[in-house]
Amino acid sequence: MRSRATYVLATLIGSVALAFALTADGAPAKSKKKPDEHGSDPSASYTASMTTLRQLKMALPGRRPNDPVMSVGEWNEATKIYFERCAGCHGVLRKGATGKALTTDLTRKNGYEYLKNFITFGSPAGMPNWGTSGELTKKQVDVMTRYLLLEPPAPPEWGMAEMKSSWKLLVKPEDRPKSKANDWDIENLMSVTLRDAGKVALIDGATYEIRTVIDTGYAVHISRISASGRYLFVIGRDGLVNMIDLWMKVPQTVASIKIGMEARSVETSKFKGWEDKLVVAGSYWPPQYVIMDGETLEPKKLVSTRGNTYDEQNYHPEPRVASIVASHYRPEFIINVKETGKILLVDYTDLKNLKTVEIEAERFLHDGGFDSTKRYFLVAANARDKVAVVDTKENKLVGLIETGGVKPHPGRGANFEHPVYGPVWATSHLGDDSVSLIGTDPEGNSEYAWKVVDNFPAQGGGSLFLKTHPKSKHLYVDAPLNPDPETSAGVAVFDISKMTGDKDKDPEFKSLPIAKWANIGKGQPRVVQPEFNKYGTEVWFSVWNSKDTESAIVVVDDKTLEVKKVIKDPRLITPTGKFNVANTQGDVY
Ligand code: DHE
Repeated sequence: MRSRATYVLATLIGSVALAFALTADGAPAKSKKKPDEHGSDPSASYTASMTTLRQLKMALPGRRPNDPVMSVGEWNEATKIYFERCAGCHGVLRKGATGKALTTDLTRKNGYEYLKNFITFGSPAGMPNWGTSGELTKKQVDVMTRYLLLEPPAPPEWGMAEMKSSWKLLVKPEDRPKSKANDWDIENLMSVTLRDAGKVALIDGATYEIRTVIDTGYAVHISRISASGRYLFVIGRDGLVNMIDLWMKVPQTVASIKIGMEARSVETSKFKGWEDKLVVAGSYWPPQYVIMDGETLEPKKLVSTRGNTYDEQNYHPEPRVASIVASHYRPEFIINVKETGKILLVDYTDLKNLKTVEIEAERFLHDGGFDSTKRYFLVAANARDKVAVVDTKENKLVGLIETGGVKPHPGRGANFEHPVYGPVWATSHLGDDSVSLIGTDPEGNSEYAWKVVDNFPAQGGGSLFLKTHPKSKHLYVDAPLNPDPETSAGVAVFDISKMTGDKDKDPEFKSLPIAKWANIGKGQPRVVQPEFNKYGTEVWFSVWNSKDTESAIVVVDDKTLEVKKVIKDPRLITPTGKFNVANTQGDVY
């Protein structure tokens, strides 16, 4: 396996999370010497920001002896900064996640000066240099330091009562069309996240026309399609789920519900006989998932994910729900719980007597997808540089693989037939420039199954997504978090048929200057998430600029690798994820 350079960068992109290297036994720094300054790698810019929680007003705790003095204004500013930038690593309750715990027994032991230095200068363990980078002012560093010496506030729960009161059945099932009432090719429709607008755009795959734009939750995250292809589900970071009926003359939201205060994932039942019957959504806060009626979104079963970590078996108060997929082999949802490292296979046939298989996998599970047969589910534990593999037919873990790269981030991954290794699933990485290929065929190619068969460089670190299609011979790899503007504005394309497996010769790639093709005058747009049309003939890229600057979608011809269309429209505000109806419905990637 060829070795790869890990990215260590002083540059921060976008919002980053605090990652204190605080230990229970770490003594306060006594020396007058200025602490070393540390930057961060691209993955630091990809840590969860509790954008909804930051809007809450939390009560300032009653003052205890030796508490630092803090005004209500300072407390409000500190909670906002903490939820926005720190909670992703250190947990909402400061009990620790990928970052260390910041509970007062630890922070008080270390003291004001020690904490202030960490916030200002960062640490080699991943804490960015918030003070010296200018991200936080001196005053803000002081406020955050005092905040960490006070007891953390707990945001409110969001239980069944709150869910039910937020539930809106806007168009009852009996009032919806009995057959498709529009002439759209809905299978080739693209649901495009307009992140900062809190909307999705439905764009026709043939004409590139924006058919409609629909209001959704705040900073909407992903779209999923029901098994029949009729219903589109969208979830916002604020936990709002919209159910959109694609059969209506002009598709619109027919039901909505707020399932939590911070959320990222939604999915619908796909097993034979259960098509369109149920919907599930998971949240970061409160840590829980809820199973809902597939026609109305009425909440049926709410399950907390609080519990013990798979390894040390210690209680964790806030294990977030990351990716969720629907099994094709059993009537089950596959729910990935980050902090406890468990993959839950939840049988949805009897919600009163819920059966769950709990698989011990790895901590910090994030995103993943099926292999080409849809029997195996591969999910990245990105902070552990691993991919876990579950056999959804036998309901057991069949692999836990070190990818050979730093922080795998596959999206749903990419499946293709490698000329030497047979069927493989690919992931790129946030923390370095590598792409890893994992063999997925235990029957035909057992010597390669659940092993990294190749690992080679693409154009740079900071990759989030890669994609191919069964009809394509190309593998596209993005790098939107790369600090080099030229790299983050393009994509790498590999010709799969030319992959030789030769360990001394990396597969060559071509760089496509996607943002340049979009011809956007202002800003520094990043190119993110390749997504194929239904036919596998075109691949779409988001050219993601800031909210008040022009963005675009660039459509590339998969055969010629030339630009076919640049979609620009004032409504295309911060386009990020794109979800083709047929590919998402059938888990084709
Ligand atoms: Fe995502 C998928 C969480 C930031 C675009 N993102 C996911 C999934 C999770 C997740 C758990 C898997 C959902 C599933 O499969 O059920 N994302 C998070 C975060 O916690 C994180 C790091 C920070 C945050 O505060 O949200 C984060 N994500 C981003 C972005 O900054 C991106 C690039 C732009 C955006 O819209 O916010 C982004 N995430 C996406 C996309 C997918 C996704 C496009 C689906 C990819 C796919 O092809 O399936």
